[in-house]
Amino acid sequence: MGFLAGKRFLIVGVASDRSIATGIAEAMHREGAELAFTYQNDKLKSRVLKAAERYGSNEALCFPCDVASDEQIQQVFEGLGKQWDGLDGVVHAVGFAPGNELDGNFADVATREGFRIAHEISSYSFVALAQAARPLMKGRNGALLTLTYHASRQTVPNYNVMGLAKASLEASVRYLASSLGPEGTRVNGISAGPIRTLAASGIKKFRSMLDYNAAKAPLRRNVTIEEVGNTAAFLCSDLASGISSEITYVDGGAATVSMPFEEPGEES
Ligand code: NAD
Ligand code: 0WE
Repeated sequence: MGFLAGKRFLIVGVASDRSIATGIAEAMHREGAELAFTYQNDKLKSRVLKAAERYGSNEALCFPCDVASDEQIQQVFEGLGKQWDGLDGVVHAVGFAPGNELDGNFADVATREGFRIAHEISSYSFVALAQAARPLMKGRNGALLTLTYHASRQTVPNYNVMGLAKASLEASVRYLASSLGPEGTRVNGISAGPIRTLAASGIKKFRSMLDYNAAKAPLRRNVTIEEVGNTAAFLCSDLASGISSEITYVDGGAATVSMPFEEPGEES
């Protein structure tokens, strides 16, 4: 029997088969969890329905949810409450800033509107989902999980306002953990190394970032959505019952290295 048998999770952030959220759904399903999903808009609906079907979930467990909308967030949990009598956790794998914020020198390209959008979609949405999930999670020793990136703590060219939003998101992990811990809910984050997903497509020089990161990492390679998925399944399970308010790095160790031991392209 899988280590998530009998547990029910909502997965927010599936956009393609390469999404980190898809790797997480795969691992959670393998470990016996029942899953529900949201999709950002109608354009993504059919892809999410297809993924849901693969993981044994029908259309009744798939909900539209643009996280900018309080109404849609509320409707997700209203709908979920009709299908399930409780919820063991929510996976938040959502991040967005307007494209023009992610190309160029931070002080040249940052705008008030870009800052607002990045923080609302990438950070506040985790708090909003936690609040909306709270009634269904009461008394179940549930888990909330989000996805972050090390550019919250050390600068990365062009990541810009997303770095600020990830710093805010990581602080929200700690405040939500303190707030919800007394009712048994654990709150954690995974800081993933760079992975080629839709959110990474269109980012200039992403290939060289992947190469640099692989060369820098103690494991001398990049990580996969399967590896992030396995860590996520663990953190949302009772195996992690003592872990809350933590950011777990799944990056092959890259964030701990100051000076690369190898240049990209060099063999070890
Ligand atoms: P992805 O493009 O597959 O997923 C991003 C998701 O965010 C999509 O499902 C998209 O629909 C959703 N989203 C964006 N705006 C939304 C909105 N307004 N309402 C609802 N959903 C919205 O990319 P991914 O890389 O799997 O990203 C998932 C998470 O992982 C993000 O938080 C990202 O910052 C984080 N992350 C990614 C990497 C990487 O290199 N790919 C590394 C570390 C952390
Ligand atoms: O969190 C992310 C991606 C975040 C992201 C990506 C986009 C592209 C399309 C947020 N908003 C948008 N908006 C768009 O219009 N990552 C960790 C992947 C990523 O993105 C980068 C990176 C890395 C790594 C952007 C610049 C530099 C490095």
